[in-house]
Amino acid sequence: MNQDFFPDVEGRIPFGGLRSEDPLSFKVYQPDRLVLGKRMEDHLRIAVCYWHSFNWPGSDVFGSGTFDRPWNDPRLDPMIAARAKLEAAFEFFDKLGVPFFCFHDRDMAPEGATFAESTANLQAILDDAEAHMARTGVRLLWGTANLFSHPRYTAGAATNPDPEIFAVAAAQVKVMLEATHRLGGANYVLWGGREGYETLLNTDLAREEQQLARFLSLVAEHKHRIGFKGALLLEPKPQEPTKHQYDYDSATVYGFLARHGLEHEYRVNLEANHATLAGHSFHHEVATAVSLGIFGSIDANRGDYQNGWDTDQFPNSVDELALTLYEILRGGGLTTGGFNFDAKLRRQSLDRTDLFHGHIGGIDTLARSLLVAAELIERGALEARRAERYAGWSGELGRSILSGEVLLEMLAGRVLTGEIDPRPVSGRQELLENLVNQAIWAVDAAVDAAEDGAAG
Ligand code: XUL
Ligand code: CO
Repeated sequence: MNQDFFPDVEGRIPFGGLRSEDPLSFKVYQPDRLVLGKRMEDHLRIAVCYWHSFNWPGSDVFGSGTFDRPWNDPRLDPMIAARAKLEAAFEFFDKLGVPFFCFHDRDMAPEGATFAESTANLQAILDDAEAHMARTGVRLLWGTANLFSHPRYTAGAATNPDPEIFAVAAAQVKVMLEATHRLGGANYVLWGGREGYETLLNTDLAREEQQLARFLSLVAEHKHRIGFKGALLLEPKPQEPTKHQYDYDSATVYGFLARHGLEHEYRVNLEANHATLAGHSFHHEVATAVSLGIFGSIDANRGDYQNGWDTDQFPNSVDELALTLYEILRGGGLTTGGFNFDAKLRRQSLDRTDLFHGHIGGIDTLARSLLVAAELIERGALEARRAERYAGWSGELGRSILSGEVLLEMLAGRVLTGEIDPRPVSGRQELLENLVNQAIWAVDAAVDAAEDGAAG
């Protein structure tokens, strides 16, 4: 095809600053800007996803595709269409100026009549993908296998009642893990799309858990066998498409991993909208994963608080994301992970250029949230309050309890004599919330002042 798929954008999206009236410019995101001594681009490690942005035609359960996506024209030969889509995707990544992308095997190459044909299709397209990566410098944040679209997976992949379907899923993951390795991917993701149940009336929970554990052990074993150094990541989600999914949330995933001795093999890829579906804040999910030592990467998006399904909208709340970024920075920052925009346009956002508007807004929101999180870290007021709150645990009593030196009887004795006679102290939630807002407003003021300086 070899055409310019995004003619409204000439070259790289520039930084325009807050006063810029050009919607096709970044208002906050500056890849080289140093935040806590590290480049913004290296803090955020932003990725664009293939599936929502280049595969999805804008269909929903009531209607067909609405988007202008010439590379998805059903009249095209599937392999010609796949190559056109690859060109469109890399043109977009390059113009947006992000360092990473993510994809499923079936996003990039069409499903063939047999497994062998699907694999050959993928290998052929990967040759072109490698060339586009070399040309643009865009890298792979993670690869994953689609184990949920094909009808064979309707009752799950690893947790399917049929071991032959387990075997096909295993073969598919082997191929895609190796493809991810070949492209130098930083991580490999497993989202348990249909690993769950529709009804308990036909489900053997204990057996399905064993199957899933076996599957994940096989994948970890193969990762080491081929020398893939990236991280293996599970992506929690409580439901949708199935009524209940086993990887419900961070804490559930950790419990499962620990039960099967896999807690050092897997980390989590956390998605904002999945946290909402699980009845958690995204802040909770990230803080939980960091505290359990399994935090890996982020799927950036947002849900809709009214309708309760996975709307995957682009993130736009600094208030919410700043707290998430704060937990990530407190935990030492991203290592192999990144912020992947697992986000999709609304169905009425018909134009190809709308893909830029969605990503520019999401990236600026992340950048602004990073500045707030860094401000909170630099001020240190939240950390100081937290440390003060637990100070007693560094004293004689706290240490003797945690070290196991004291028994219930000894504690009871000291309480009985009145030697231990505690007074409750305030949790100061409102004060802490004010400290967060103060940092948000300080960043607003600093950006304003910098823009005034630049203007005058
Ligand atoms: C589905 C979802 C997936 C995974 C990759 O809700 O988030 O796109 O991120 O399979
Ligand atoms: Co996701």
